[in-house]
Amino acid sequence: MKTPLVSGIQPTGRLHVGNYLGALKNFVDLQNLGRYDCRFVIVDLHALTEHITQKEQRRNILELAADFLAAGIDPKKSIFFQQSQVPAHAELTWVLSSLTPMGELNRMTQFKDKADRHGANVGLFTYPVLMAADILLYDSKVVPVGEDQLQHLELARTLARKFNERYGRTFVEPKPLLTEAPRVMNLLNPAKKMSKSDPNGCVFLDDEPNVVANKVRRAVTDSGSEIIFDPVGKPALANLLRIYAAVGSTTVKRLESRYRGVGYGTFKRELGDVLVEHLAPMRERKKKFMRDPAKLRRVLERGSKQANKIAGDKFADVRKKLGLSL
Ligand code: AQP
Repeated sequence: MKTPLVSGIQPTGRLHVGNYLGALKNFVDLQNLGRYDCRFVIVDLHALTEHITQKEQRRNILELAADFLAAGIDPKKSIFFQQSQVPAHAELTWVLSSLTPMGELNRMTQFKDKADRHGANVGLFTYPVLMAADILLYDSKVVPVGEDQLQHLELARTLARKFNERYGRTFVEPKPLLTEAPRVMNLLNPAKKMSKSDPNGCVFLDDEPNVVANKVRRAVTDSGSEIIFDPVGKPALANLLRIYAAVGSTTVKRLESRYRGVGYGTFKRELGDVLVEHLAPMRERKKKFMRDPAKLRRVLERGSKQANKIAGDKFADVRKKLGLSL
């Protein structure tokens, strides 16, 4: 039997190399391993915590659907769907929120960080509970995410345990699955994670080749000129090496020996070339998908139907356990 796996991405703007190397690329690799029952979700309810217009929201959902398909998510192998079309996500959130102590949410670093930027709304505060519902509805044993989501995932584990203790075994406690690049850092500031709220420090998946090359050329590097992997002493270079290894299908060790005695300039130029080469086919495929939005809608509709079946059955069980089914 295959292992159930779920993960999602918010439709809140263009995807960057951090989202790709921490999450999306891994989704595709895991899907293609054939060992997992994969469910990938566009978490559009999460996106409501940022105040996006109707037009932007619709556009962002379609763009993200195109990104998933362009990266290699195959709706024949994975259930690929839209969160808002599966009501059990919102319903289970309410149930789980009654089990969530305020203190658990108060300490979430992403809330503190995003509240500073977007203003604190209640949705942003309870965001991790909705994320727990996204995961627990599908009996997911593993959740591929970037490192920034570990705290949220821990809450999902806690809530599964609490519910099971109180109402009988219902949910699986999910485990995270990290990539070799679980926290891609901002190209202009290696102390901050790459994040779309600081676009200058991001390489976006649909950046034109010259833009990608320029961004890599302008990336900050550390003092000294040796190409060695030293996350403490040379954090900016360590970040570039991790990105290079991931997109170049190689290892940091091999890169160190290949660039021994070579300067930062050559290293960055070649990293730029490798990134451009890796991203270009995806960018072209995305353009093609975006020319056929009806197809994107059909794919999501079909996936949402499949997800509704699984999540609906799970929530029916939850209702029964809670004494809500008479
Ligand atoms: N820098 C990163 N390195 C590795 N993984 C990352 N992820 C995000 N940033 C990095 C992972 O991408 C997946 C989708 O994340 P999300 O939907 O939560 O996107 P986000 O947090 O809105 O993305 P940003 O760019 O980080 O947004 P802002 O600017 O709003 O903070 C997740 O698995 C996440 O771990």
